[in-house]
Amino acid sequence: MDTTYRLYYSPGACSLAAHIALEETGAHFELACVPVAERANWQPAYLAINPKARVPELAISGCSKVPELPAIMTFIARRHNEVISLLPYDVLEESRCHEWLAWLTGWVHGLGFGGLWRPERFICDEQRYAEVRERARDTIAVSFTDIERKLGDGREYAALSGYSIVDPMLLVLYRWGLRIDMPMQTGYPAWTTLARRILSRPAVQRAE
Ligand SMILES: N[C@@H](CCC(=O)N[C@@H](CS)C(=O)NCC(=O)O)C(=O)O
Repeated sequence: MDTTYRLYYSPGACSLAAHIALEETGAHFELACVPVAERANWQPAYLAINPKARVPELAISGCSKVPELPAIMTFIARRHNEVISLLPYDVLEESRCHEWLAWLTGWVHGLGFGGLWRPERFICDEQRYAEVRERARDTIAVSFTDIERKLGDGREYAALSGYSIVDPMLLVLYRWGLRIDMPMQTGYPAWTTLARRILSRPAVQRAE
């Protein structure tokens, strides 16, 4: 399959999950850097591509564009299913993957890290940003405990069916945990094991 993609990404962002998924498939793709730290996502040229000013965005040559990480991951998995199974065929197992990814991207990323790093999305009064950040840290801590509990039953990857579209996002969040000084290795041993297992994959190393 010679479909060409362009992945709009930002260093250190959740777009890494989509980059990993593309690497796993062996598909031909190119990267377009949109550094969020420099607010490149708010430039008119990028707003014409993604009016929500977010990365990732996946452009498919001669076809269409797919925004929103869960949609991108699902697209890549389904489109390249003959190369690697990133989304189980069984409908219940597939639902479990969507359940994971919806929660990780919507709740943990959107509400938790969104509140911590972008308090202005939640409240206008700058005086109360610290309060929003504190609440967001609580959300992150509770979510991280839930992730550790889910992973602590000896499973090899997030989904019982094996490596899937969920694991790259768990790696992103693990790194964000390190970035905000969460005690990842001591407090989240099962997640640490999973992160190392993901990192040992050649496709993941290529996406670094
Ligand atoms: N719901 C979107 C969220 C994507 C998102 O928020 N990405 C961050 C980077 S991790 C971003 O583009 N932030 C831009 C900003 O905060 O200005 C998705 O799942 O793709």
